[in-house]
Amino acid sequence: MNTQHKASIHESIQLEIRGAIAVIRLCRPTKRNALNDGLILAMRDIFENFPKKVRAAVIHGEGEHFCAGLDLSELQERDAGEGMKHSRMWHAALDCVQFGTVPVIAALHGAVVGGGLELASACHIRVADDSTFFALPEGTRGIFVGGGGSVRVPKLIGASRMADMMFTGRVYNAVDGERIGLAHYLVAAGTALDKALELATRIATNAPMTNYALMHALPRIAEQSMDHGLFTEALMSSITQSAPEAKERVRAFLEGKAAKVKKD
Ligand code: 1HE
Repeated sequence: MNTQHKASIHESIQLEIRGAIAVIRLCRPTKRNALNDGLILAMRDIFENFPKKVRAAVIHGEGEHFCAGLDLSELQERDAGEGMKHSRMWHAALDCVQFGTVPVIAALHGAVVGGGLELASACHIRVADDSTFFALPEGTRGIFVGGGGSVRVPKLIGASRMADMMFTGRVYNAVDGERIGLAHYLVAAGTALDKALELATRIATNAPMTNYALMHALPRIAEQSMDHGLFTEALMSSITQSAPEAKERVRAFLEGKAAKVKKD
């Protein structure tokens, strides 16, 4: 993969374009990549403005940890009104991650805690290495999640498990995190970024309309009644299959020119 473009958007977050893959790096290792307001706004800006050639994105963290969550030093002076606006700012930014233009893979290591887990939950695929641990220390800090965690984390592990994490301060290691659904892939320490890049490269070759349907239709269908969901599925299915690219791909298979499904 050639590095064709590298731009530093903010001192604590970096965007690098490697062919069709955008690589986003949290680079505030001395503060364990804690997310302050500037970083959240810069992240939103990055996810809203990928160059057109980008087909998938990977996000990872510099240093020993993926992300220590909210920068707690910015919490102290806020009143209720400011707290509400702050939470909504996180929601807007993480919506840009989840419902942006391309699938996002999180490469996780070390701490994935608080807002760091909220960020990871907004990504479409999570790859955890052996050093990863997951927690929601908001419970012990006397606060609540505010970056979409109460909506997204229960969709991964259920509200009951999330409540246990917050009631008790429970920390899940990488193996147990993968077992309960916090990560899709578990890899050796130090290899999460490589695995995430491999997956992103594969995802980037999908028909864009299929990736669009997975990002934008599937989570909405999952929220709908069965009747509405099946109707939305039929709409999305007809749109994807009518695209010239889908017809070409199906023809290639029928002519024996496309890869078969095979066991790993
Ligand atoms: C921070 C933060 C932070 C580290 N905000 N400064 N998140 C938390 O409650 C997690 C808090 N952090 C930790 O539990 C630990 O720092 C870690 C397990 C992530 C890493 O431990 P370690 O031993 O590698 O690092 P450290 O020595 O604890 O921290 C290094 C520095 O980073 C230190 O600053 P220094 O100036 O003394 O060097 C820490 O103060 C700083 N640091 N984490 C600010 N989070 C939208 S709502 C979301 C709500 C939440 O996310 S609440 C959960 C916040």
